[in-house]
Amino acid sequence: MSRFFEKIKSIVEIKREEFNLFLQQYKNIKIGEIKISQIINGMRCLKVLFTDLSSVDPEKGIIWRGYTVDEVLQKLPKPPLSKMPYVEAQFYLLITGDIPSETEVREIIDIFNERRKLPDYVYNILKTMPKETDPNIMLSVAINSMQHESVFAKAYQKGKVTKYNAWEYMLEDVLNLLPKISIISAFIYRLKYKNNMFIKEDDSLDLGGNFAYMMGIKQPYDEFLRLYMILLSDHENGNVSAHTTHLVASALADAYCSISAGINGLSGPLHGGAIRESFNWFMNLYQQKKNQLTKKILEQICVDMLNKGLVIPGYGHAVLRNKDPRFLAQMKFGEEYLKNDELFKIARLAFDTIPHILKKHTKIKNPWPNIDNISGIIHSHYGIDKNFFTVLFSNSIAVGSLANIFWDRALNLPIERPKSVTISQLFELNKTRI
Ligand code: AMX
Repeated sequence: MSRFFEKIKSIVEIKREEFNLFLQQYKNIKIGEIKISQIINGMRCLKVLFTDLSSVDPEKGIIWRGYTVDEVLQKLPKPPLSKMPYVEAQFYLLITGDIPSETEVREIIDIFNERRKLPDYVYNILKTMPKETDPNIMLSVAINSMQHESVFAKAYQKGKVTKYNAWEYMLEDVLNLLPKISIISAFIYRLKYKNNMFIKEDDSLDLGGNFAYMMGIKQPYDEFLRLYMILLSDHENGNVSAHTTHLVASALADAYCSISAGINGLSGPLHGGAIRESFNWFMNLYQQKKNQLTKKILEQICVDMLNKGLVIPGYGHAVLRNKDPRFLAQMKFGEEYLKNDELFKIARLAFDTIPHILKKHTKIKNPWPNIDNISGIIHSHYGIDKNFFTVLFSNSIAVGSLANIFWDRALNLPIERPKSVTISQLFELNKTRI
């Protein structure tokens, strides 16, 4: 039994006991009221989901297992000569709750390297898909195609899965699947954009380093991939893709079905597509104005957009009420490596200009740029096609979503089934209150 497995086993035993005691004691405590507007408006801010891996503080931003973005970037172990931590270390933090030592990260890297080889049929399936297929859909199909290899699903069919051991089978699937996602993604990238000139993995590299290497993109893109995959790994498990993964897994589906459903959840322009929207906006500004764009011109463009009732992409946040530290971390990377990039210069000008325009002309609650504001500019600087951005988002979110569904099984969370209400039922409920 590996040290990692032993550690997880002891954490699961302790957490399970704590969780059950907590439930016995507090299960009837009310934590809020539900307004009709919240039901209709996408359950915004309704506290109806459970995760122990992260929480969003409106002022501090995302907190992973008690650590802020800055703390995580500072404390997690890093590859030699790297300024960004190992993605494997963030996975370790999310799944165990502890900052790993060098040795503990090394163990995860070794586990991932042993398990990342793809079955040949995955390559064949990807090669036979229509040229026009969206790369994120290709990723989802490739993951689904491996579902029959799920250790959890096989054990379930044989009647071996119980509420005591379900987490062990889920952990096997999570550790088998997570390292394969970047390999599939790099293959899709080379297949679609680089004439199918596939690059073989480098066993000496960590997940982020190997991903950039297999895409054929030089340093420091590996540094950005590590940063990006950590920053987007988990956001209290409530966004469309993370929640979808959890929802599907709640019916005791395996990790393959659950994560590919979550990846499909990134398809919409309001979620996975938001990076592209923001990138397109900056690109249009650049194409129209080239380097003639000044603060004054940008202000006028924004006021005109707002007067037409349009939103400025990449600004605002549903929960945060301060600058998003995930945006600031990317901005810092940009300041170091993209200083002369024309789009980055526009993004920087926009950062100095747009928040006060939004404050003046709208009722926006958070006028600062969000995580999606400059990610696309940075990926594109290293040659990534904008249609591939969502695949990179999927890789990131898989880190947290897979850690979350592991814990769903460890804590025996039940199938999710909220109750729906009709307008007449709401009307009746309301009448009895008056
Ligand atoms: N540009 C112009 N107006 C904006 C705005 C923006 N970027 N963001 C919010 N507003 C307006 C809203 O339209 C709303 O106007 P109304 O009162 O006339 O209807 C008002 O400000 C209040 O909105 P809010 O409560 O601050 O925001 P929200 O919680 O309703 O929505 C969000 C949050 C992110 C959807 C919104 O800010 C937005 O559409 N931003 C632009 C698109 C974008 O960047 N999406 C990516 C989000 C990624 C992420 O969250 N990770």
